[in-house]
Amino acid sequence: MSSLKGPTPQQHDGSGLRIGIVHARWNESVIAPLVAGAKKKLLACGVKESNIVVQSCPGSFELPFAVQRLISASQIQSTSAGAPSATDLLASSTIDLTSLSSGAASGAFDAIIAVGVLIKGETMHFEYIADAASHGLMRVQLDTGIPVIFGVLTVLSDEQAQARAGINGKGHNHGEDWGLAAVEMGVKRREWT
Ligand code: DLZ
Repeated sequence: MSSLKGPTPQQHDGSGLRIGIVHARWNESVIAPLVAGAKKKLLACGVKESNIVVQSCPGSFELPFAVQRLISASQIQSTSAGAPSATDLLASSTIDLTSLSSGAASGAFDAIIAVGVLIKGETMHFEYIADAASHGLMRVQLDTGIPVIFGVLTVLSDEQAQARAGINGKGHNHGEDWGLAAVEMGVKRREWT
């Protein structure tokens, strides 16, 4: 029986894709299984390990900028002779953002997954960060033409966050859905170009 939640499944071959994952480091105990779930599904769809680039930023508020720069960096590297590969990026702990400029031609990443966990507190921080992150990530994907998967949980409690990361066998790991969405959108972006 199919679930009422989530998209009707489709199968897509990710073997020719390059996918980035950018995650915030707030609430890392929830972030880690979400990133692992996304990676697991990327690999299951055939994306090569060397074509999966993982980078981090401090919090969810920084995700739009970090994703935008990762896309720009990959575009420059794909058009510059002798520039670092995805594997080089993976090996390095940080990207030298200051050495990069935007506006290069073709894109090297087929999709980026932005992962963050926002847990509502007693102040208005949650609302402002969730609003900025969601609007910023939508803007980045429309401005760059590279699909950005919205992997930002906006939850009211630690328990809700853990259930959406499949922690302790409860709930469902939404990171897996984000991995599948990245492959589908990466494939369709090429088809629709
Ligand atoms: C400040 C803040 C707060 C209160 N809560 C979260 C959160 O639940 N999840 C998250 O990813 N980031 C949080 N942050 C940090 C902001 O996203 C951002 O990193 C800082 O305000 C610095 O710009």
